[in-house]
Amino acid sequence: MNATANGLDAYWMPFTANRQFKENPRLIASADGMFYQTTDGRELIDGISGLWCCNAGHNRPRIVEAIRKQAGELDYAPAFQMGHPRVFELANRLAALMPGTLDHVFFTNSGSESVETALKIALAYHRLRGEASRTRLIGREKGYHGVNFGGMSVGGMVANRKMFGTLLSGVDHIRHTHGIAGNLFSRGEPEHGAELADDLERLCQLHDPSTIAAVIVEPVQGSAGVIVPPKGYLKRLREICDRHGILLIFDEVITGFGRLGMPFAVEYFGVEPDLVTTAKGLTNGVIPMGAVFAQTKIYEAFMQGPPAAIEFFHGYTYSGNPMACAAAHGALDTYEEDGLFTRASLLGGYFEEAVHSLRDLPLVIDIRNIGFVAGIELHAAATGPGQRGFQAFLKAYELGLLGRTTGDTFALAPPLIAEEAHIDRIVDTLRRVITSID
Ligand code: PXG
Repeated sequence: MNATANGLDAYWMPFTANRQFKENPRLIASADGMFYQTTDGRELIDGISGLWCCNAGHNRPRIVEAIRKQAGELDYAPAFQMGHPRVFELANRLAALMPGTLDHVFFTNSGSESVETALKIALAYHRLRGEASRTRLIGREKGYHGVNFGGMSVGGMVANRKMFGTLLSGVDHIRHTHGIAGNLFSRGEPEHGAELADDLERLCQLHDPSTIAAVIVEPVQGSAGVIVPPKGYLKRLREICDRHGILLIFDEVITGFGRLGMPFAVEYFGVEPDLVTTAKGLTNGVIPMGAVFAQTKIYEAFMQGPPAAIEFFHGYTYSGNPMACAAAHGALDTYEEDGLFTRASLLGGYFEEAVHSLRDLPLVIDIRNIGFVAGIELHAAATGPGQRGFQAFLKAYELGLLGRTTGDTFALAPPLIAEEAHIDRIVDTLRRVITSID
């Protein structure tokens, strides 16, 4: 009765309209550079780096070789009370790449796990320092911090939360920065809205700052449809956190590893948070891995008890997995050798011009961009929000472009290896998509 004839039924797909997909599947067979090949032999240009993660494009030799070699040398090493050299090397390398004093690295297997880890570090940090009353976690409306209970609770995307009960207690949200008058069709950081950071002061008044442990935000919101922070907004958030002893967490799962034209958004915006969560581009998306960066003061706060005591009762079987470490080293080698950490700053202007050339199409109501990320927001269809967006996604697939839609915003985040001709092809295809849907 419920087994489809085409054998696709057993696999319960994530964040997918399973029944619709299985009626008309879209299957990928292989990938190389900027392109995917579908199982029916069609070429797709990758406009979204897989799922915002393949920052160096596909089938990169350094990564392929590193994984091959690692598999034959050390397949797995226990993560608790044992180590292996590659994971220490990787932590050192990452700490050197991250600015400021964010120089201790805790490994996870995904963005969601990085978020849970950072929230737990924040809570334990305050407690260790004698401020156990700081238990509240603050997120932002429209925020996306993965799908586990902590991240879902501090997250602010309604559809991701509403089915799952009361979530974590003691969580609140500051307002989002989308849709501010005067910011339409901004290029880079929009002019208006820095004062929205003051919404954190409102929550400090409401709850009393001595009850707040941490605030988590994406420096640039990705999943909610590419929302770029207003000029000065993140600095202001940092100031308010400092004033009240609240930790600031940047969720750089999307912005990390060159997306904005610098290794991290921390550097791009010149704002140093206390903790940074990453994943995706860390291994070029090839093997699951995440990393949480903590400031020295945080790490040191944990290193105070008896030396034989475990300082942080947290970790995963696959934290610092050797295969993932190999992929991460291969990815970092590739980013460095190909100059990809800064490439989006060189080509960002070209990308910006190209995406803003879509401005005059009838259905386009806003375009937002920064680095190698853009959101093209379409007028919602009368049939409901998200319908036109998904129609655009399907049409793009048909015309040979892999993008991503969230609501009615078409998101682009091409691999950082994209040449001008690739950008032209992506944007020209998207133009045909938008003009051919109704
Ligand atoms: N934080 C942020 C900021 C993210 O963007 C996660 C955490 C969770 O990462 P994992 O590895 O647990 O999936 C993410 C993930 C999209 C889209 O197109 C975005 C993500 C994942 C899949 C699709 O909106 N971001």
